[in-house]
Amino acid sequence: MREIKTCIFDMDGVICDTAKYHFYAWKKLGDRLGIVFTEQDNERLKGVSRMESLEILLSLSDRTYAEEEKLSFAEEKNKNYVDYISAMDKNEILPGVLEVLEYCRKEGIKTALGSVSKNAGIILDRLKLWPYFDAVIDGTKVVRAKPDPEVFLKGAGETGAEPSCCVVFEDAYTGIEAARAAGMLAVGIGSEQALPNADFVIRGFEEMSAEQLINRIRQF
Ligand code: B16
Ligand code: MG
Repeated sequence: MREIKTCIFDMDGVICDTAKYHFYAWKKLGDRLGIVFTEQDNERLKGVSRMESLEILLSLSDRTYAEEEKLSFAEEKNKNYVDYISAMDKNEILPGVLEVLEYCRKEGIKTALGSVSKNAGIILDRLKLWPYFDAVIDGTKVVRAKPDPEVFLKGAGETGAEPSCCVVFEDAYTGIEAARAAGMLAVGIGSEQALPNADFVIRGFEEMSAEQLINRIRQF
């Protein structure tokens, strides 16, 4: 049976659906710059850092932009994004998330947040989730974005677990790559089509009870 010491949760797309707020904020910037940006384009931004996301948006335009302009665009997008997330509340925690976090506590399994977002702290405040995590690793603590394993390895380190005893819950292809590179079991949240690299995929935490999920991982 697999020993689970730490469960590491990605934030955007796993704990809450902030992808839609990222989309609104990027689209607002795209509209101002005359760049057509669709929800399908937004899929490519999931789990990708802010500056890499900006590069993807700007690649949809035939203009080139100076580095200084790019920095101000990223700031503009983030200002809009922070406006959206500042209005969030705990009703936006995705179904089943609290049950899994609480079940981990009950089972003596440590919990860590593993997000590359620099805004994770604001979201944890709004959703009142700080008490549920033994470690919070976010974009302010890591240098390298996913698919680099840094964010997850730090989560393992701060909770005193070897990577092989950690499980990562992730909704992005790049995030699953990062978990695998860290030597951790990677559970995809979403569709098998979008996450063919995951060890196994569930549609969401509401798909089964927390007990069933943890038992499935232990037997994997
Ligand atoms: P920020 P995660 C990621 O968060 C998002 O999936 C990605 O879309 C976003 O660009 C990135 O955070 C950076 O976010 O601009 O707030 O620093 O999925 O790793 O929790
Ligand atoms: Mg994510």
